[in-house]
Amino acid sequence: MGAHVEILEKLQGALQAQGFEVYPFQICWYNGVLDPVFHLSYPPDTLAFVVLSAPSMFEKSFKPFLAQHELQSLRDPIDQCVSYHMARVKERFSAHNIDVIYDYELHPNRRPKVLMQTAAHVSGAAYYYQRKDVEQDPWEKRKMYGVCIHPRFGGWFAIRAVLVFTDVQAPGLEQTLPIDCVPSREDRISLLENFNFNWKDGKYRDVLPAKEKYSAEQTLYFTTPPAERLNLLRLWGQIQPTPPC
Ligand code: B12
Repeated sequence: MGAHVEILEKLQGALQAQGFEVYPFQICWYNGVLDPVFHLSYPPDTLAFVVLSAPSMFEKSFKPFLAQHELQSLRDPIDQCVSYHMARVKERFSAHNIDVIYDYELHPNRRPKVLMQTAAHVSGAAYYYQRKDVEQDPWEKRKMYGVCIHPRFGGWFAIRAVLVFTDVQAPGLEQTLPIDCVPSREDRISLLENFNFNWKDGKYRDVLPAKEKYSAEQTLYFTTPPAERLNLLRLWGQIQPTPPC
């Protein structure tokens, strides 16, 4: 049994009940599909995990986090909650060295440090539908961004972080391909069009009947512009009002 099996179980034990999912991959699977500028510089069979937030993360992690912690006013509240849980993971795995890379982290030249959708695809977490997955696409010169679809959550999830266990090689880890849950050309076209042209209405998320989705409350939270989210949480009584200056 490779070290990755034990690590995966322990990670799931730490994060599943909080509404997160984790999927393992080898760095070379990720680097193997990307342009060299995006490569992660670790040995090829280094063990890494992609961390997704399921719809239940809002109830299971975010609300308890708000109740128990003082928010920093200048950082996104969800990001604070996710990094709190990743810090706890690092504590639980203190015998290992883990590099945590978040979805929002950029290099000084503004290039994202990790392409989360590629990581989700190569780990088998969620199929990454890209323009090139549509034969004879109808979009001519338009730029079309790709989107990951999860077999149980459809588009109702986010890809939060990649954890690299820099001291663990996992040559025995077998690659699981993601489930192709949008197999037809027509459905892929409407998925990509919804994601690119109408993402605000969230319709792309319902490309398949999801087993779990965001609650009305969670949807409202995520459709509220980031600058107004703290006010929304105050209104809901989830956090204390700002004391007068
Ligand atoms: C920058 C960014 C944006 C930019 C540009 C989008 C883009 N894709 O370039 C803007 C601001 C427009 C944007 C918008 C949105 N975004 Co955005 N965005 C990102 C971010 C931070 C980086 C994406 C990026 O720059 N990619 C760089 C390009 C070059 O990558 P790429 O096109 O995938 O190209 C690579 C692949 O093609 C790969 N490749 C080549 N061949 C193959 C073969 C295979 C099999 C594979 C797997 C890969 C592969 O190689 C290429 C690079 O060499 C990611 C988070 C992250 N760190 O990944 C979120 C992310 C992509 N966004 C996300 C979302 C949800 C949105 C929005 C709906 C807004 C929102 N947050 O709610 C909108 C929707 C798009 C729209 N209509 O505007 C989600 C997508 C989730 C999902 N289910 O896929 C992400 C992953 C954030 C998250 N935390 O979950 N976004």
